Amino acid sequence: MFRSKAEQKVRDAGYDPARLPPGQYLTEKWPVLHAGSAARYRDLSTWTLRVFGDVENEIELSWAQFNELPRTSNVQDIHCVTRWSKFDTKFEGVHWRELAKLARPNPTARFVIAHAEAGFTANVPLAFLEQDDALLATHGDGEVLEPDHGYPLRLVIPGKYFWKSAKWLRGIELSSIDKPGFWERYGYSNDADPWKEERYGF
Ligand SMILES: Nc1nc2c(c(=O)[nH]1)N[C@H]1C(S)=C(S)[C@@H](COP(=O)(O)O)O[C@H]1N2
Ligand SMILES: [Mo]
Repeated sequence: MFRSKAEQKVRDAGYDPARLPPGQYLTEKWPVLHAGSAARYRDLSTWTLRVFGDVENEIELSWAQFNELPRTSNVQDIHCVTRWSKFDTKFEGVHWRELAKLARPNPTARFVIAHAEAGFTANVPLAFLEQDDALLATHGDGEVLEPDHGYPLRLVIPGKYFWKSAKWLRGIELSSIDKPGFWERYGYSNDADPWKEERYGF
């Protein structure tokens, strides 16, 4: 049976090769990838997280308020469009449902636009943020997120290439219409399903 080098490496590392989406290779470390430079925070006294748009009750939480919300954790595989995949990444943080209880999305809200520092945005259907293993993460692999990985807060959206998982998250916009984000406007796929290799174009 034909086995690609990438698939063999996954086997050698002791994983089921079925976990590797097409055109990806396994990396054991956690690469850093973003456009521009990482946000650096001296303190979080002016940090806020907004939930706004197609909601009944727009909210803006301080870091202290955010940290009072119930917390959860999960483990998942992440897949970057530049072809690296990292397995079994543990994330800890707050699930969207805790924010949804406060902001109460309208029934018309079907899309989410994540807003990050420096104008970065990423769009996903609301259904993807509602998944059990989606997360607003403060920790990765057991540690407080490194500045390069999105400290103090990043999104984690399973089932999409990792560019949908905005680092340095500052806002969640709900919308009845889809609005292409930063990479999507740049020519990347709107849907970004790694299993269908939806990398570029529509
Ligand atoms: N704010 C912001 N978030 C971002 C990006 C970015 O450019 N800016 N790049 C995305 C891309 S392409 C990837 S692969 C992941 C990388 O996350 P990591 O550096 O923690 O591996 O962050 C995503 N989130
Ligand atoms: Mo990426």
